[in-house]
Amino acid sequence: MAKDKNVRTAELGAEQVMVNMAGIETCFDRAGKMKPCPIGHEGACCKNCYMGPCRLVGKNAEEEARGVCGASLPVVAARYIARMVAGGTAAHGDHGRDMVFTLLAAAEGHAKDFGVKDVKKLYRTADILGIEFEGRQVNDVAKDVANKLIEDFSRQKGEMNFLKRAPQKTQERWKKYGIVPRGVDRDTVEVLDRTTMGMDADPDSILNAALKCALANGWGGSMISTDITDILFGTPTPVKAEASLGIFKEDEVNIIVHGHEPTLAEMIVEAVTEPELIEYAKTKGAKGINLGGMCCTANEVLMRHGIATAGGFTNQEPAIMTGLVDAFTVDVQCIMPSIVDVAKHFHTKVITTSDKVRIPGAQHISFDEHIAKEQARQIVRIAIDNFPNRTKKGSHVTTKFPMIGGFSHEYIEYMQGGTWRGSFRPLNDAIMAGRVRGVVGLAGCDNPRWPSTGIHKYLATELIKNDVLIVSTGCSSAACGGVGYLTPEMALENAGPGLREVCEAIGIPPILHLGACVDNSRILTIASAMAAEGGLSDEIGGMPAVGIAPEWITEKAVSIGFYFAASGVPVIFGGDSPVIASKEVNRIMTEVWFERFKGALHFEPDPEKMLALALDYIDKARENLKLKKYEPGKFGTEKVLMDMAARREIRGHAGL
Ligand code: SF4
Ligand code: MSK
Repeated sequence: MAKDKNVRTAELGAEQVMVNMAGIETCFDRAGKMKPCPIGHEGACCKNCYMGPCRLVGKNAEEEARGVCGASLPVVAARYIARMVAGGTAAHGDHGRDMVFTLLAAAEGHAKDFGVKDVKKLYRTADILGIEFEGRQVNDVAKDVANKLIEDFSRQKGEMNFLKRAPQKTQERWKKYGIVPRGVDRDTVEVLDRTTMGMDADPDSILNAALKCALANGWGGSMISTDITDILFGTPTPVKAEASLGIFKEDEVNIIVHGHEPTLAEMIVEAVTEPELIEYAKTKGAKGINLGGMCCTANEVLMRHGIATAGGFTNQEPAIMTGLVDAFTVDVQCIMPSIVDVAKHFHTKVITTSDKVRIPGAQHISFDEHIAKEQARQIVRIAIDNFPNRTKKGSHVTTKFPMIGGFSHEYIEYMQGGTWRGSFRPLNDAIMAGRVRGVVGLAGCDNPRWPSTGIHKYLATELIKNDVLIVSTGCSSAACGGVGYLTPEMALENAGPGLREVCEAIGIPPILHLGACVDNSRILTIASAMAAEGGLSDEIGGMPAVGIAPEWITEKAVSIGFYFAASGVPVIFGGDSPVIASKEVNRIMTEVWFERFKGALHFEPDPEKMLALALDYIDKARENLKLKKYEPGKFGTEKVLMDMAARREIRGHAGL
């Protein structure tokens, strides 16, 4: 896949907007101007204390270079990436915490606009937590669930609640290598403590602590967030939507909800359908109110309501440059401060809503869950009042694509057998027979340092051509949706023969949109269910499955990469390793972790090599599981179940 320097993004609409509005600076311009510091780029710089910053460079730096305190290059690199994990775990952890407190407030009657929408999911969660639910008031159960999960943030000793959802053998590996997390706050603080000046000087030990912290994200903060959001707003089922910048309407009030937390956005979804507000919009000359999403708040409201997405991370500035956005509402995470600068060229009002995210120049409405609906109406009114200020400035585009989202893990199970016989058996069988070669979780951000979204597009095309089923989340879903890849027709036109057959039989696209970044936890649940179903690996490790974040940006992405690796999934990130300076750190993250957990974290800048590495992992896993050799168009019919001798051989190989 050759990099075309003249193309900024694979999303045609966004590219067109930036061409038409040349002169307004975007992240693509800044990425061009901002050359990364080569020492920081490699992870060879430490500024953890004021004897530095120390640059550990030069010949034999790996062995010989030392910071003023005596820290070696592998220590500096390990500390750097471990702190990224802590940052990512903190972000997803705080998101999960906010969701739990909303559930508690709703159950206690303090947040009247919220309530339990999915009682079945509440009961399932209560059951996992060992909370009695039969014959009890829904709100009493919800209170107990919320209080039990709040313990996962502040617990000092013991184990987090949801770890037991992992296969037994996966849990045993965590115990064996000392990475069982206690609580989100506890294990995040410990990484920051260990990596400050004069603390842990063993890169392996530092990285182990980071794995533990990351598990507190995947099986804690993120999983809690996913489950509570489903309980409060409903577990997603397939829903039609649209994607890309053509979703805006010239004759309607356009509102964007951007960020990650769905709480206020859910209220805005309701508010825009209120007849009074629609009438009010008409008094201002608009035909109606059009709501769209961006990044992961988009994924949340798309998954549950079919609200269209204007795209992922790099589309936020071009969205405003259409000149059609009357209010651009943001909550938390992945919000470029520059949106305020871009908005100055147009009439767009930027509204911040979280007290954790203030941007000078934006209007701030401090989100208060007690009056959430009223605040949502206030935001809609601001957008309506701003509609008459719209000018002809901006670049209107018509590019948009239909898409299907809403594939919760519950629905994926249901679609493979219905209410009473839902299971992962058909998927496991399809993998065993070689119809489906393996599964890839395609996730993570879109990065302006690449032809943004382009690598997602390339990998999505090639993987499904190779009969690999894709589950996607976050901005990867937006990237796939924004080029028209999230439709069942995609399977008919582009998937390999085996995957096409499976998709046609079930009526699904070959790329299943699972939701927001926190919903990567749904992939953990799916992998655990596949292990429990039998016939493949009896733990998450060893499955013909790989995670790929081809254009990752954030600390959250690194934390996700770490928790998948610790759970047994080989993970491939695009771009250079942020710790490429240290061979030892990269060896630990690949070879050592694979031996211990059957997972790994690779960094690979070449998209073709990323693809080859993913397929190689999948094929080797098939071979180790003694599954039928994958051959395009040739499927086995019988189940190739493993005998005990074969299983013992694999266990021996893994050192168990
Ligand atoms: Fe330099 Fe050590 Fe301070 Fe880092 S902690 S800046 S390596 S002296
Ligand atoms: S929003 S973390 S740019 S995926 Fe979840 Fe996208 Fe990455 Fe943010």
